[in-house]
Amino acid sequence: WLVFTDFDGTLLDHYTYSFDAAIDCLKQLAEQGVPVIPNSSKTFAEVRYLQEKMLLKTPLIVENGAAVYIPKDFLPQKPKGAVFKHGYWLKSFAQKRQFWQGIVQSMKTDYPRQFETFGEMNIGRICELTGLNEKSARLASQREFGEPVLWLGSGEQRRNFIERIRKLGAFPLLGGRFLHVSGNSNKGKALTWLLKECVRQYPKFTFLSIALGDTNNDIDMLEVADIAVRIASPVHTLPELQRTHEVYTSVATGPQGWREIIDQLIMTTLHEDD
Ligand code: 2M8
Ligand code: MG
Ligand code: MG
Repeated sequence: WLVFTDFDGTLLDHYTYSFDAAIDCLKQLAEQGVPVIPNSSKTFAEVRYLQEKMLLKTPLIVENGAAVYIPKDFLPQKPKGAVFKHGYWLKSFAQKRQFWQGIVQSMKTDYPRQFETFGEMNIGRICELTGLNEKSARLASQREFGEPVLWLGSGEQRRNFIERIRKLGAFPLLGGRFLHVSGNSNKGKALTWLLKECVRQYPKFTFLSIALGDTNNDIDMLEVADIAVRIASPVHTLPELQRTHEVYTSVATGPQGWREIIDQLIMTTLHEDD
């Protein structure tokens, strides 16, 4: 098994960012040797910090699939197209943040006062908008591959903005709170790349992937994993999927829902194997 999971609203509570309800489940997965791989809109700095708290030493997919970081001892060889950074193999699928910031700034004159960029926000403002504490907001500000934008204008204007910025080569993705402007990368492509690399490097193993997510930017990974899990949200509707087989939906929201489904899917089969 490989478990790919979104963080906000999925493994972390939408409001409090707590993962307490899933701690026991995470421990059991670690004991069984099942890697839990974060696949989040968050930055490398944020995910690393959370992973340490969760005692996870697994690969991590950051900024909506813009990059995959793999601990050096996770794979026997250098992954294709990767470079070595911060003690990890890094494979990136998008241009650097500065590039996207330039594109976003070029839209300012046509959409005056209609959006605020992450780069323009100070730490206090990020805390206010996200409910993150100061430490976490600092980690969230350390973006490498894209620029989140807070939309202030109307829905109609936002649709128009998205259409225009796409023509400039961006692929905006809507998160829980922000519109993330980055390249032609997504959580599904990153998952597929990492899975392929695992299969290539461990040809004797079979890998079964599970993806868990609560919102639209999770759809790409939910469509490509062997098993898709939709975690119920206290704030938005479930992501609509094309696939109909191997789709599970939690009753509980956030980390309670995470535990509910992992218990159902993995824990029972692991015990059957005993
Ligand atoms: C942002 O990401 C969420 C993901 O859905 C959003 O767009 O609302 C990012 O800034 C991320 O780095 C941060 O941790 C999160 C906090 O809610 O907001
Ligand atoms: Mg989420
Ligand atoms: Mg997310």
